[in-house]
Amino acid sequence: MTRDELKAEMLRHLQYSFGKDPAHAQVRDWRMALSMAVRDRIVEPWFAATRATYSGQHKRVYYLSLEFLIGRLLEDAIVNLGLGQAAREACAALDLDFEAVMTDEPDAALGNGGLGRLAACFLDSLSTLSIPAHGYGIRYEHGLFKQSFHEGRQVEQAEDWLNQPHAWEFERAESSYEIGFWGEVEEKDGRAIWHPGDAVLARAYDTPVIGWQGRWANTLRLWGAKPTKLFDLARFNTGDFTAAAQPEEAARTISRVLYPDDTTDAGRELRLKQEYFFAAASIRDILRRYTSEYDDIRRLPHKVAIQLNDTHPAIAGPELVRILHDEHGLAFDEAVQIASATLNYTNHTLLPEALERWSEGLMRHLLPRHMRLIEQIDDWHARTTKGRTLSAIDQGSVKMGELSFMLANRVNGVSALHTGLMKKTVFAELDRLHPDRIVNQTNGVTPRRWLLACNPGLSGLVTETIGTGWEDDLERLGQLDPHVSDAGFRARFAAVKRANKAHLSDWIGREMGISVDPDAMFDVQIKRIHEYKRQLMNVLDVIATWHAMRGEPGLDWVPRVKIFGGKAAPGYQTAKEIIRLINDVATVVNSDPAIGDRLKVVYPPNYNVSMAERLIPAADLSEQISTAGKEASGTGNMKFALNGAPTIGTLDGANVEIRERVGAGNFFLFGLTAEEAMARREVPDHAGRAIAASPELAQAIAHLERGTFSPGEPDRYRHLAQILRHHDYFLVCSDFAAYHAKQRAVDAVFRDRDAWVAMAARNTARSGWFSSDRTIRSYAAEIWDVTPVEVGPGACVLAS
Ligand code: 7GP
Repeated sequence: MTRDELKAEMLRHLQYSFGKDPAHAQVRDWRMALSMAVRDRIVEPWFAATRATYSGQHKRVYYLSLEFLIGRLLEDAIVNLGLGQAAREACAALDLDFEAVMTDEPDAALGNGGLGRLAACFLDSLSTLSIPAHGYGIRYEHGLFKQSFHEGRQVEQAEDWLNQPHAWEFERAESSYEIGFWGEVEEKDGRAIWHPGDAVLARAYDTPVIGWQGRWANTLRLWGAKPTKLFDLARFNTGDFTAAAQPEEAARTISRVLYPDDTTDAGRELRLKQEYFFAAASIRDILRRYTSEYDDIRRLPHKVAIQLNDTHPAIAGPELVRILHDEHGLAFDEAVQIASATLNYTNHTLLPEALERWSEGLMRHLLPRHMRLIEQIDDWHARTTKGRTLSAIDQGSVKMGELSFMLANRVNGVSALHTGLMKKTVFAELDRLHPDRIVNQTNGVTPRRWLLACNPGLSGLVTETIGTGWEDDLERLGQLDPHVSDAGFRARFAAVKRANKAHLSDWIGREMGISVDPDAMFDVQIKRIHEYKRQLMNVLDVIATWHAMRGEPGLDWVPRVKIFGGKAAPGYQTAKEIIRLINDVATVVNSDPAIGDRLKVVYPPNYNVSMAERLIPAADLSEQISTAGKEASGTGNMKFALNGAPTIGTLDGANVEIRERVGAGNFFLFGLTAEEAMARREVPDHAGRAIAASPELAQAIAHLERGTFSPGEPDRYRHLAQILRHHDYFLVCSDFAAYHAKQRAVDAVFRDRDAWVAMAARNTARSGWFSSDRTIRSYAAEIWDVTPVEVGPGACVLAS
């Protein structure tokens, strides 16, 4: 598509799709017009992919996830379709600021963190690999909350991305399912019939997901909740207008908002309703599509593979059994066998507080038939495995992890370390009963978004050096390795990073009014705020460094900019205290004349996918400092390495594999191992001992207790100090000295610019394995048993 064609299409959409005259069009109108013009190019490959799947009777993958953290879609589509240059030129020809048009798009923030972003990377790779797939989720009206800071404290505001036309979705009013809740179960002629007490409609909204070079497109189908009865006319006629609107209100609540907590089990009725709502609609849609093509329901596992993204969709298991047994009339055991040959489950965390459990009482009340089936599944499992001591029902609650495991063909962890720990801890007993069921699938990230689109400077250099082709074959980055010993290449690599940093400095200056030196080290920690991720350890290092700088202002310090980004779950008080502390420390440090430009703390509010795309290409150092054994994988760690930022990190999650690949000499390792961490917790007063052994740590904690960063309120950080001294489960104190010392080693290498650039470039050259294409190929081979499809002329018309 040429510049002029694209421009003409934009003008046509502006006029005919949005009824706007160019003279009066706003940025948003232009962005919508460009989105429509680009979207039109997706529809054909989308149809072709659907036709090819039907005509070849290919097996399909269904990825069920309560979260899809996709961010912006316009740039992604432009990049995948190779329309970058045309789009830029068309905008220029229309006198539009391309960057302003692109950044006008709101992020689709339908997720909290890693698990949701992984789902988005997987959609991109599934399309790139032309694997027939659907993502299924909820069309939340309000995605993850907007974060702002008031006097350093996190304030949450409702996010409102759908309060404007959404360019990418197609509403499918005809694809709706009635989803029941409550009610009772009738036994009739040996069959169970569930009579729900209430119901809502699940309506489909489809977003096409285009793969690399537009060769294939899959569908992300999100469910919106609608009332079965729009309006209570009888009540309206009697004048009770509020009550008349009540059915609509009650139904819409289900898809109204994303639960903003990724680490504690929400445990609320509405959440369970959300889970059942989307799982049941998805299962029905999957079976409708299957039965429209095939007669024998027993062959379902040959044509369908379902992946449960954590346990949030786990109720899909009992729902599938219910339909096979109660509606299709299969014997119970056979129904369970078919379901468990179709379903697979990914675990994303071992944190006990995040492992979902639902009270038996609530489950029985809300989903009476399902609770009965869960008991039967549990009995079936005990019967068939002789694992009689093991149950998915425990002390009045249903353990969704165990239930998902029992009903799965494969269960996977998300990094080698995490999978090993799953086998040793939470699922030890189940692993013994099913030794082949647990497999590892180390996470990956899409190189289209996380290198090609977000870092044009570096991707340009890569292409000039090794040619194209790396975008969907990322291991080719290995060809950069020999170039790292070439001083000319290193200089260009350094120039790209410098330009990215200058760009970010401008943004920080504009957005936050903080001036930062692009030649300082940009040290970045961006992720959800959580004790196990240890932002607190990072800020203690800032305090210790600041203290040392004040003590010896004459020393030749390596200037650093400490950049933080991330949200805390609204109910997670300790995480919110950490946020406030970072902001308070920033206030003191950034305005300290004794420090000047040598240390700055920058914490831009409302970290999201788009902000990550801005920060990662400009990072020098990647902070991956979780307590070993707690971060299942991490995916940010991969994005940084890919963009040439070496890691300072623990042996946790995928850090272990990153270090193996980039080489120990290009990774700043510190801290206890997972095993040592477990042992350390048993040592009496481990924190006290660590504090006594580290004057820097003792001093930093003393600053918290003295109110150095909370003038007028010395007690503000007493609680954090108490945690550090007496309840340091995450071993901040035990790891602090090693971390602080390793940071000085980082300084030393950074001082030797050439050595640093070589290290950074080796990180890029050796990160090819962390492409989500590799991950998806591995799921396809080891879990789903599917192969990519070649797109050819198909006979079928589009059938959703
Ligand atoms: C995250 C893990 O914390 C992170 O280590 C991993 O990289 C990511 O999943 C993708 O596998 N977990 C979540 O986001 C989460 O919500 C609770 O876990 C179920």
